[in-house]
Amino acid sequence: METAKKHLLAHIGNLKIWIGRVKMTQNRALQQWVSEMAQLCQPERIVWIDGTAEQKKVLEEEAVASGEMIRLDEQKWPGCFYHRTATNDVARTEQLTYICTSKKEDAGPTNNWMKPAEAYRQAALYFRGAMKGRTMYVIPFSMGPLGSPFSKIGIELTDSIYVVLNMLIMTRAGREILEQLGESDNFTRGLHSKADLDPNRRLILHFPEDNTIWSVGSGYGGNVLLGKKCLSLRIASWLSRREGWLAEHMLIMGIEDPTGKIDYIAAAFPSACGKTNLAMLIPPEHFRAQGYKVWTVGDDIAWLRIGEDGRLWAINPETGFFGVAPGTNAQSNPNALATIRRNTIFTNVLLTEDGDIWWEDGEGEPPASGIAWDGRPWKPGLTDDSGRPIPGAHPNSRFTAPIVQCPSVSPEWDNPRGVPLTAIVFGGRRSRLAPLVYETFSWQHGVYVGATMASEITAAQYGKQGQVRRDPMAMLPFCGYNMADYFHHWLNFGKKIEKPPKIFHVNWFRKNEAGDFIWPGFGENLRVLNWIIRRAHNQAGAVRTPIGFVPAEGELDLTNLEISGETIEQLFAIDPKDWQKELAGHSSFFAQFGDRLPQGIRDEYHALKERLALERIGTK
Ligand code: GTP
Ligand code: SPV
Ligand code: MN
Repeated sequence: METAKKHLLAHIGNLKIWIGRVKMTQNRALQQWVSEMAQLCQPERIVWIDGTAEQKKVLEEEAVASGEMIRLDEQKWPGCFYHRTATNDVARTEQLTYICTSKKEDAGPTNNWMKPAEAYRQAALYFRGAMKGRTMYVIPFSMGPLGSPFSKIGIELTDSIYVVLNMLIMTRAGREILEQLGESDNFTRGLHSKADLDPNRRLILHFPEDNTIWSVGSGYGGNVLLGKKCLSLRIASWLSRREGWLAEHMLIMGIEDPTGKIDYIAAAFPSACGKTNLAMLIPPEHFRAQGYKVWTVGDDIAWLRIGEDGRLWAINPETGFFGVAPGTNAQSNPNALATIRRNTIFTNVLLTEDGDIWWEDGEGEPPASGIAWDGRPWKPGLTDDSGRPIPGAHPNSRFTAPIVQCPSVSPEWDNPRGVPLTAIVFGGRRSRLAPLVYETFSWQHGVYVGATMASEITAAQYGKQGQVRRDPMAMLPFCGYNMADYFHHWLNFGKKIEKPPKIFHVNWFRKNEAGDFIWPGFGENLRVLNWIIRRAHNQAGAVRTPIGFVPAEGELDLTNLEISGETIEQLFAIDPKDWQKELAGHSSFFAQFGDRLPQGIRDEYHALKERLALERIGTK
């Protein structure tokens, strides 16, 4: 009976799609490419995603029937699904991610590189016949509002329903994209197959010269939702340099003041360093009472263009959040919690027998028992051989949820013109060194501060957690071309903006000797944003230090915050020894770029060196 139902549903789905297909596209370039890729991967059938609720339902049924997705308790989690990836496939695999350009120098020293011909040849071995007995889904999608001058169209071919259902949340996908595309062959060609999920046969390849992405052997978000990091950052960064804009790993948020004026900021923090949390923050009571509000435009990616008014404008090309679950609770991020109550896909969190879910530092007590992210039985208090607690949810477990469900979603979130930026903010996870906030002296100095950003490695990356690595503009894993050229592009771009936003640096993650965070963070970060915005409008006082301007005494609004003067001192301390070491770190990081490093960056290095030597370092 179950099988019969499954076949019937599949058949209806199939029929609809084939009927749809005839109408769906006349685009010869697209049809030809789909048929070539089908010849390579040999799927049993091809299904075109039309973006209808009916088709989505059919796919959900199919995913549940095959076990790829588990339907959560309908009462507690309406419209929500659970998915577990392979245990070796829980974060982006930067070591298997390549930029494939004709010339190695064009990928630069910070990217893995392969010659395009070699990369296609190698991956074709893994793709050949990989979809035998499976369905190939064709997902037409747009990054950015349809018809906006910002937007880019992509087509993803995939053998994963999980990918389809995620893409339906994260992008504008379906029939109307094909109508928009028409006969044009100007679209990003994305091919994905789970193949056999073998880490030794896994590759995430970008061919910017061909506007093409090939991803094989993985089922994890950032590796397989090709609209996200692959298109919107790696391919888009390449395109943006040619076309004169910026594709950035940034959240976008609006801060409304009591007069109703809204300032928008964009902020770049590395993976798992607080973008989603900041983008949805709830102002502290003291600010809320005055009428301050926060509006969420985006939590991960920003595309920036210079507007006709000479200001910098930003869009969020996505339509959903692919956010970190652990740590999300009613205290830290109530807006996220409200967003994910329905129509959400949960990946690699803890699942209970009765279709409920849980994660570390989430809501409520852990369940008495459950199944951990890795499929093994779990109960609270479980420890490994060395006595460390075994988490039920993977530290990089995630939720996929539509942005429109977010209580703080900005009415401007899908404005095709975007929103105008008052400030750009860079930041990282530094337990030492970087003060809570500082303002850079100029666009060029701001670019230098972005270019020298560093952060401690988190669970979103493979690597030794806690180790500090340089992550310029939070783009180290996402810049689709030579990073020296990227710095050059940023420097040049600034010269073209008549009214450039001011550039700041923040650090929510400073720790004391005992290893505890000394800044409360989360909602309280609004206090820092408030200073940033007032500074941008020349309405707040600051003190000059060798690294930039910090808030003058009394300028950071700390009303009703219990924090000692000593802690404030620590938060703004600029340790000369640490900064000398940091300077050496800048120098050795830049060395790898050789002559390609732009003069503006060299100039800023020398200027910083001089300031550190000459100017007295004091605390605030
Ligand atoms: P990606 O989706 O990987 O790009 O991450 P993200 O930058 O959006 O990070 P996210 O907001 O999901 O936060 C990641 C982790 O940082 C979570 O565990 C948060 O609880 C923690 N975090 C976020 N903001 C703060 C903060 O202000 N202070 C502290 N101490 N932790 C924070
Ligand atoms: C990140 O790692 O920066 C993420 C998650 O936002 S992923 O989409 O997997 O890249
Ligand atoms: Mn991210």
